[in-house]
Amino acid sequence: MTDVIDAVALELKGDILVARVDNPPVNALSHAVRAGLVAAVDRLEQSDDARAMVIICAGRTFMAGADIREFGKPMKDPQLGQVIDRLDACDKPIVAAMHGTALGGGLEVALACSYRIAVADARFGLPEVTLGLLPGSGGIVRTPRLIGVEAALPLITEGRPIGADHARKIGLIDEIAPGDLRGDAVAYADHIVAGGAKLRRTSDLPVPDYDRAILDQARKSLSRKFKGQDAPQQAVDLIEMVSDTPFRDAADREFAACKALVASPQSKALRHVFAAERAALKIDGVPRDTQPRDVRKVAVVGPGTMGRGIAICFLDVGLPVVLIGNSQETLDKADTVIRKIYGGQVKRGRLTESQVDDRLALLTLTLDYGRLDGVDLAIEAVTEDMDVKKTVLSNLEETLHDRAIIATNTSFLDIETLASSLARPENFAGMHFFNPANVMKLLENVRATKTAPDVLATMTTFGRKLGKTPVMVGRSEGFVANRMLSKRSREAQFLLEDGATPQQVDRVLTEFGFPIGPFALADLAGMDIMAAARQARMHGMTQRERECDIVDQLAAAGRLGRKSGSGYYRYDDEGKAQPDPAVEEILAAHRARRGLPQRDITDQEILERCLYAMVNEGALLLDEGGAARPGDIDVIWTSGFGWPRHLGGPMFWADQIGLAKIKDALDTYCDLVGDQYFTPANLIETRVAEGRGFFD
Ligand code: 3H9
Repeated sequence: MTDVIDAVALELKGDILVARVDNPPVNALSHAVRAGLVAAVDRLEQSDDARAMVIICAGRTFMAGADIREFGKPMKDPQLGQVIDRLDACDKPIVAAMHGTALGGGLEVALACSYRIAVADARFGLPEVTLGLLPGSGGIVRTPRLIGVEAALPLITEGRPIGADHARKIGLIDEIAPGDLRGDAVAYADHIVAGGAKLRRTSDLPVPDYDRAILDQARKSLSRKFKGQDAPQQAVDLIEMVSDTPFRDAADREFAACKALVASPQSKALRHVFAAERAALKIDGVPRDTQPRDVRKVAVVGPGTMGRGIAICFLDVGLPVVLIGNSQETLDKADTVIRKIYGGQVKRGRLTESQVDDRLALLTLTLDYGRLDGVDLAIEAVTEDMDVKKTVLSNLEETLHDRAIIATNTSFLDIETLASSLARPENFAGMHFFNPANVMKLLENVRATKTAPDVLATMTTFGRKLGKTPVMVGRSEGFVANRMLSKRSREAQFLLEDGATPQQVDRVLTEFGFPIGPFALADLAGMDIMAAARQARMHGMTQRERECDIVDQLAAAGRLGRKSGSGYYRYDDEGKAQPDPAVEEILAAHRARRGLPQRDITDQEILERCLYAMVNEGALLLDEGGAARPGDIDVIWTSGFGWPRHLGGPMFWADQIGLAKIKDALDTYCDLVGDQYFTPANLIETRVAEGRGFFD
């Protein structure tokens, strides 16, 4: 008979009590699960019939951690630490039976059990640091005891999960279930009971000796990987503390550190990004049960840089790809470049030759639209020219089946004008990949007014299948990422005119947390590319922007960036960027020609002008419907353009600063730089008047 206590069902199988946690979708350790687990231990201890217990989960996964939605609210007893203490102290053996992902608090529950068994494709991890937290319910005190400090370090400090084989090898789990998990776990518990019901408490184990130098090595590498983040460094400190501190004291200190982090701005920001990434998958006007269309074969038109990268994305997930070009020469080049990219992956050990062969076998290069038989999704990635794109789109529509999705990879052409050229606009949308398309995580899907809901659903699920972070955006010039970036770039250029140096601007933005500053990035992209992009945008520029032609001057002087050895910087023999007096001279001459006085620019002004201009543009996009939610903008910037996750994205960050303060600064820069650049968006004006932020 099954007895259900809170979210845990109890059933006696012979003399083994099976406690089955059922808290969809991921069996997070919400209050009902915690209470149910404590009741299960009570029952086990009180029952004469039950000699051991198996903890198993319903649905798609073992417990995936503490319930993130409860953080920041008063925690109801029993708290997770209390549950774990009860499991640890139990006088009968408990077996954790795991499938899916045993993460965070879920893995901590398993570590407090006496034995651990899992299916072969289960994964295990302590991802708390990715939320700005620590495994605060025994993860830090138990993991090193069980598997040693060297193996525990990356698990705790980097948060990446590991597979079952590896977990078994390092001793994190005891057994891999050969068949049905529940049956195997009960049999395993029977076997333990038959062998004398030995109790094994991880808390009783000593921390094995290790070379303390690995802690400093970890600190160094974490400061690069998790630049500016507190939790990973604290995790190393706590691991060191655990080695020298009795178990109970160490567990208390671990919990106190985690509790303090729950309230920290970094953790709030990281939890915000976690939630925003999931919210971004829910599309306004598309019911959650909308069935996406099948995509079994794809086509890409345009074998240039973008088209090649997009084709690789599809090949990487095993989809047949037809890549259409308009000359044999461009197709041959695409073939060579794709092979070269894959060759590089083989060299780096990411792929084997035979995996590459499998992928290339899926690729058809052709000049002929007649080869599109069976294609369910086609993306055009041809020149940014309205007429050229319209011709390609109508060729596709004439050739493809009636329900095939047609997408454009345009960066700035009007999505509605493109849609209006089609007979079946419901099948049409934008899929805006970023260069290099096979590397960049961000995918801006663009909805047009007539795009069918199931097409929108397909683009989202398909984006996830490609391993991307898809965000649905609306009609707007330049969409979200590039449009906001262009405001930061504009201010960076204007700041040079006003007296800042490239190295000062880059330093301020990298100290803020961006991986690279705008000028070092421009040198990487190439000044010729930057100058061409500037020419393409010229029609929409203000007079000052047109006259601020520093990029053109550098390109004309042959300063093409890294590839020519100089750009905004000079590159030394080791490829290190050095400030260049020649650039100072070019800037001084430019200012003199334009009659612009040079003044000292503070770091604060650089940060505010670059970043508040972006925040304001984000608010304008929300006003116009170019973005649906402020959280979507944060996902775009944290997944695509290097905004530090622990600062939550531009809109979350703006709320932390306070919109009133930002509005005041925007007003100041209206006077200093110009109304046309800094007039606050309506949304900022209204939110400030109401005393609210973007997220209130
Ligand atoms: C912790 O454990 C702290 C303790 O050590 C110490 C405490 C003192 N809570 O990602 P998905 C929701 S910290 C609540 O789309 P997938 C998620 O929001 C925690 N909700 O699915 C979404 O909701 P909705 C450490 C959660 O299959 C739905 O579940 N654990 C939680 O792609 C589906 O999520 C972690 O950091 C949660 N913990 O991936 C693990 N997790 O449907 C975080 C998910 O309303 N979770 N939800 O949008 C994950 O990494 C992934 O969700 C997982 C599934 C891999 C489990």
